[in-house]
Amino acid sequence: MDEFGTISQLRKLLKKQILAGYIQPVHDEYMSEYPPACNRRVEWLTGFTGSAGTVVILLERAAIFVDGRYILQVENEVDPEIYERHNSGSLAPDAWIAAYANAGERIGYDPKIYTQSAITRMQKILETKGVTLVPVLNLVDAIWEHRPSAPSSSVFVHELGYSGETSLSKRLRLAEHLQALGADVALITTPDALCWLLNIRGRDVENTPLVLATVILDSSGAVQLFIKPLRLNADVVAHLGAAVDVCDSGMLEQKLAQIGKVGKRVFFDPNTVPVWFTQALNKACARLIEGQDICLLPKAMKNTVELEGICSAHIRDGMAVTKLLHWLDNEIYMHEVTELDVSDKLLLYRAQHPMFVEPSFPTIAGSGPNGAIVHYRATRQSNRVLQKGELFLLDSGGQYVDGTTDVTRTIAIGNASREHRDRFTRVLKGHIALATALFPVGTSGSQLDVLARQYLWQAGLDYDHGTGHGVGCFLGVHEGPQRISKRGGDAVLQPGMILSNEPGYYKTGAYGIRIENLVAVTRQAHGQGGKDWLGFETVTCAPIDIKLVDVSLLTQTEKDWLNAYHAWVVDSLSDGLDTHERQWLKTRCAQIK
Ligand SMILES: [Mn+2]
Repeated sequence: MDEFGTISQLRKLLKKQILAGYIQPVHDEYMSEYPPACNRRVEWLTGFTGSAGTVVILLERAAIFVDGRYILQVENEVDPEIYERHNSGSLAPDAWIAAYANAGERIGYDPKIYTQSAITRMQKILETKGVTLVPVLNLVDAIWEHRPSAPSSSVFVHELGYSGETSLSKRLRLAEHLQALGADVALITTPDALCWLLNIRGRDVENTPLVLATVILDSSGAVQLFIKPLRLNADVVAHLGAAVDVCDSGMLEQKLAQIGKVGKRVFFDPNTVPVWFTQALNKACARLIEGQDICLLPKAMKNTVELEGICSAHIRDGMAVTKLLHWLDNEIYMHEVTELDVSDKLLLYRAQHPMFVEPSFPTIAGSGPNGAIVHYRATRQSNRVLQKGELFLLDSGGQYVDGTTDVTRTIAIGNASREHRDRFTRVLKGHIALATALFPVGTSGSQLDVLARQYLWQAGLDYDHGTGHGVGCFLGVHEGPQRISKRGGDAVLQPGMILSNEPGYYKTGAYGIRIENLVAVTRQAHGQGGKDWLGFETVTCAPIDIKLVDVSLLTQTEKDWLNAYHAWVVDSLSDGLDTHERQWLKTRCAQIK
């Protein structure tokens, strides 16, 4: 069926349901970053493959809205004959609807996908035009023939040796918290939260070991897990124990009605729980209490067992990255090497370790001008040969059963120009300033962001992305509530949180530079009067290209940091490398003066 056919079918449904339009976001009912095929509705409808955006279909016109990262991509992927293509930064979907819809008209949305916060925000704008948002069954699903089936991977246990705390202990901790909040139950609808809570993992989506399911946690610590029971083998059932009641997903609506009927007080996060849940609970007269997802903070603060696992995973991962860089340094002088060659080879090196599961996100291997595209993903069309005199940016990560990694290295192919070295060194100075920052308890990531940008700012330069994001433990490579960015509203940094430290610099059409290590927030002996101080410990273990460093721009302290880092890299990796690799690493990690 051609796309005109699809959209006219959708419009028939609109007329049938007396709707003036329908709104469909890229994200799915689990708010996943990488939704399974059956939930990639925008891609099926429009061809757009980016990770964020919204489609609006009105009776006479249709449009797709994406943020600045995806403007070029949406222009390549989406037919302008059918969809207007807009930057959501300058024109939001609700404002566009308000411009074209008439008073009294109704716009449909899927309440299983949108959160209460999102609907409230959009409704406010639409109200000014007398337009109402109404919950409907998903209209894309209604016309999607041969829609792939829902993922149903086998659930497996995340062993205590990796999680460091039993599920029961986590549930009792949260139960206490729920009691303090005056709640009887909590809705947990984000898959990474329930995987953390129950110490289980699955392979329902790519790049993150998630189980797509739903949990209702009782203030006694007991749990109802809504999932196809066949997905749990005997080991998992035994692991979950008697306090976890496994219910078929089809029972969810009925259970919510029961909760409402007996007048339970239900805790939920309006920013993550789909509005369908609260609509069902409201119908049943439950009492609702709003707040931040109760798993978010405890999941972000890793315990010592998790931190140990994360550190081992990073040594293993650094080994794979080092082997790759060594291979590349030889290969480049013998054969043509393309971006895709590098990402394929890197996957092979990672996969050599039995604890490696899969990449934690699609590898970004950008040579020359491709490196300047922040969310670049090499395709057969865009694939470039690495060329002498150019920079090559490699951002990749792995899911290991004991930790998740995310590392970026920028290397000079052949000789680097003076400009390359100047920009790289400014990025490096910012990276070091953040890595060595000491800050009092109570500091949030946004307060530290400027440390990483200062040397670029001094030269009138900047980068248009955050400096750091939270990272899970054998879970999402992006997790909250911690982050380091110019935008405020982020969480206070706490010991055990993992963040990325990834300043960069991009020159459109020419090159991209980024240096990314993951760091753990740790307590520091510092300051007077017994005040608590925190700092970072770098866990990523891979060489930084000293060919790109302009030593004259570094202070002695910065040189000391780089030398100590490289000494640690050599020390940690040498045992796992062959003679050639080890010799190469030693040269690449030579002390600078
Ligand atoms: Mn990252």
